[in-house]
Amino acid sequence: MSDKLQRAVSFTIAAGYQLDKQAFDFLNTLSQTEDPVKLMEEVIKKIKNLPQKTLFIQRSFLEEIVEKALPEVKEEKSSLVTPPSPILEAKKVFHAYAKDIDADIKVIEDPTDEICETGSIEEYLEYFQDRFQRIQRFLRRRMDVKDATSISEALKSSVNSKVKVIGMVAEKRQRKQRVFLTVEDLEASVTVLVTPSTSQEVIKKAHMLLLDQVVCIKAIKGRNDLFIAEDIVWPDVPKRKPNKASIPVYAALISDLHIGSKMFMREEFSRFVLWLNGKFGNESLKNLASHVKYVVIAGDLVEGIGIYPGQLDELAITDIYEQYGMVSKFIEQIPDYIELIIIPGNHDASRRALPQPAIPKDYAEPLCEARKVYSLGNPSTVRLHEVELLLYHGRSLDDIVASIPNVSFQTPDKAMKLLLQSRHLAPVYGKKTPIAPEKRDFMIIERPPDIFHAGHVHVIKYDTYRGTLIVNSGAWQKRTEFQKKMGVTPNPGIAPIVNLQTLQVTPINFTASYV
Ligand code: D5M
Ligand code: ZN
Ligand code: FE
Repeated sequence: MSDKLQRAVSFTIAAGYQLDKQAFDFLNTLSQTEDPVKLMEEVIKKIKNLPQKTLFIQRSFLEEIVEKALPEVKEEKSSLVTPPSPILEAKKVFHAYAKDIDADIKVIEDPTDEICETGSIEEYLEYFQDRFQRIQRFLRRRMDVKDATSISEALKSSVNSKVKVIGMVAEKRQRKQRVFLTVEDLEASVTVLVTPSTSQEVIKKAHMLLLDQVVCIKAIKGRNDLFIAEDIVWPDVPKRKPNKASIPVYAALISDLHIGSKMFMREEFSRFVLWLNGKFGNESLKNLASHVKYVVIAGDLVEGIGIYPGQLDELAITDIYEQYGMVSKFIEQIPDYIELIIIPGNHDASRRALPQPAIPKDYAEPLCEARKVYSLGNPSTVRLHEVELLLYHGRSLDDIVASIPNVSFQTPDKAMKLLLQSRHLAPVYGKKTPIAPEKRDFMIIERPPDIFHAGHVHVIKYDTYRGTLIVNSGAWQKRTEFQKKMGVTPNPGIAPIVNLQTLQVTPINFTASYV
């Protein structure tokens, strides 16, 4: 790209606009004979006076200006003409159903103002005690677990008698067909042996166990203080009917924009924003857009800086403030009647350890200036109409993929299901997911959600589990070199749209230039 062209494009972006592909190609050709910066200045001046907000600048618009301002390129024009891009055709007036209804939004849990960890040893103890005790309570509500005893109590019982304990999985070792577990409660620990001779089913369950999660072990007391496992019970979420909205309002659940990365899918994301404005897609998609009242972004709004080795080469914007500045250019294009909810991810400018407070005001300022934003911590719980959503970026999904067979980066829904079963968002301590020892464990899934929304793995997947709609919302970033190395194959550019009245999901693929 020539210097001048580069400057023209930067100027356009800084002004809050995007050139679509055809417009860019046109500008490129034109820049060989004309000053593209001057032209874009002219274009921006004109576009600002348009009654309708737009994000994308179309080729036809540039042509119009060229015709008036630079008549000498008129002859060339005919060879440059291509059919107008359908993207900005908004022939019918877009009437937004969602504009006429009131937002109904309540923040139920947000760790932001409650974070107070200092990192002392006592805090770690308190943290794990809180985790153990609160998850134990979920387990004890179960008929089949109610009568569990402490580990030291169970160790006193006679050989071959049945025992039932609740404990945290401290160790898990596999030897051939056997699994050895070390399970601890607040006073004692015990070795539990799982053998295929009991049942294949229990062996399978043992393979699904995550370190540091709290479960109930039903066993036979063996010799030498060993328990022979007969069954493993997870706290789990109860099977129930989810709450639904009484009116047809929709929420667009997205995550992982990674703005500032060279791999950020600018065009696709712009289409998403245009779609929200009723300016992209066929009639049925536009009808869907008209019902969208909420946009939720589950973290990784920006690419950040210094997140992984070699990241600098993949950055399009190397200043974190500018990255958030660019986010604000996009979100200010989201219609005002839509409520926007954001939480941070591991690439955002919040602290790294979970729970993460909301993105600090210093960085989030341009966002809040651009439009109204509910900026919450990670994780948070909100209620939209009658529907409760648990919002979590999803960092711990890496640890689950790494430790559980049959769960991969391609099946984040399965990993999310394991989190619901654990009643904990980040059970594994001390691996990839940094967890701050807060006195209260904010990562516990206290309330079974109607929707469990996470991102991070860049693969869109959804499923229903015991009444909870599980959604992993994919990404807006093309595959990075780092992901290639990690064996991650994302499917970005697809947004899951949820009807809050039915909890049905419609995925919309924005990688196609026309749908
Ligand atoms: O993570 C995007 C994807 O890359 C997600 O699938 C996890 C994977 N990922 C990210 N960091 C790591 C590390 N350190 N090891 C293995 N895999 C990783 P995102 O945080 O959104 O960039
Ligand atoms: Zn991400
Ligand atoms: Fe992430």
